[in-house]
Amino acid sequence: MRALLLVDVQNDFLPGGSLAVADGDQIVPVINEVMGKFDLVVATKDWHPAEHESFASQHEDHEIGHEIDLHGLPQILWPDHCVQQSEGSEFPPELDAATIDHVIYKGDNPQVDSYSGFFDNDRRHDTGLNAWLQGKKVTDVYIAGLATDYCVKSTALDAIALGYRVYLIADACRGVDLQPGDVTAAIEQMEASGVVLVNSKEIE
Ligand code: VGL
Ligand code: ZN
Repeated sequence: MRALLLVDVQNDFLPGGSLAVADGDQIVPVINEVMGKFDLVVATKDWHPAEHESFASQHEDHEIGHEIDLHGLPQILWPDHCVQQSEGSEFPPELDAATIDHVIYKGDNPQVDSYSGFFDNDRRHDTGLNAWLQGKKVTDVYIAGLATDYCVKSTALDAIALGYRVYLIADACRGVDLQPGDVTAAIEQMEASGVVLVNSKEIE
């Protein structure tokens, strides 16, 4: 079985959102176009409590983009984003969300971030995504979404480690590029790990 895995296609990551990814909105029509070609569509949602410790607002010297040690893990501080139940956490209205079969929520533990759709960054909490895919006999995972250099990358690398054939739909992803070159490096790391880059137009 072949699944489309949408990573964090949420208002806060689109232009106008609190953690806007440049041109993030441009992936939505591309996703709408390919959704119908998959046996299953599963989406992750970044789903933070308002006091999530990845938010710069929760720290004294709250500088967005700085890296701190958060309970033993490196953590980049972000603007408040994807707060549970907020409009920013919702799928953009342009996304054909009715086609989504299942939604996985991640990042709800205030003390640890969760870039990957499979596990929290400390690897202790499993989101249930792997079990869901296994239950549906999924072997091939096509990934699209935001952001290429954070949640898309972590999700893709975990999917490889878990034994899936993993494809990155390159024109259906956009990245943050906090440091210029981050997106390119992320794509190279994914390819070196066995992720196959495809263009949405090639998907049959
Ligand atoms: C993401 C930063 C913080 C992402 C989520 O979806 O890539 N990035 N939270
Ligand atoms: Zn987040």
